[in-house]
Amino acid sequence: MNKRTYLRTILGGCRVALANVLFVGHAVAASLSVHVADQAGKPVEDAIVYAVPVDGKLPARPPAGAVIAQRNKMFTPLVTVIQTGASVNLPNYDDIAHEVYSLSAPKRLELKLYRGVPAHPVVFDKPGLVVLGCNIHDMMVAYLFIVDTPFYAKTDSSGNANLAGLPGKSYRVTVLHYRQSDANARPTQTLDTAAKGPATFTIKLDAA
Ligand SMILES: [Cu+2]
Repeated sequence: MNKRTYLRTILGGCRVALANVLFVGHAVAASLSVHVADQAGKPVEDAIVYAVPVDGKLPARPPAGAVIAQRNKMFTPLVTVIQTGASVNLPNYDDIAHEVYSLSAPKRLELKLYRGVPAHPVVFDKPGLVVLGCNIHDMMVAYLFIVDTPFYAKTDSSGNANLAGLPGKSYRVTVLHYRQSDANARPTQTLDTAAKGPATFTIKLDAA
């Protein structure tokens, strides 16, 4: 075998190995579908769905950041979910100043009156629910759920959420909502990514 043939053989081998990795990686990533309904059977929008692998193995990658903007004296989006340790930008796109605060246990904060984009995002390093408000405009509110997993989603107006790109097979899936009657309720099911159709969760909500 001359040098060129040898190199070609090695490169060919690498290509096959890479294709295997890509194929296997693709084949393993799976998804879970969840439907959330309230006590009357109505679909629940803006519920948080998060999945923790039963084997406890979480990917070793930095958590994805998020943005909660202030527009027309409202936080948008109303509900956000992040992984513990993620940072959140809180830009104010209004012409008037806002003073964002939280009195919630996982993160107390007060961003003194500001406009535009704060120089630093806020890091949320404890799990739980943080309620954001504005000291100037009482009706402004946003709900930030911080969970110990990168696998999370939010239900749409039909009450459906899909958790995609799951590397494992078996997950403990939990549903939360900011209007839950029992703030400590943690409806959880163990779900397998091979399951057919969505798993249904029922949660009890307070009146809007
Ligand atoms: Cu404000």
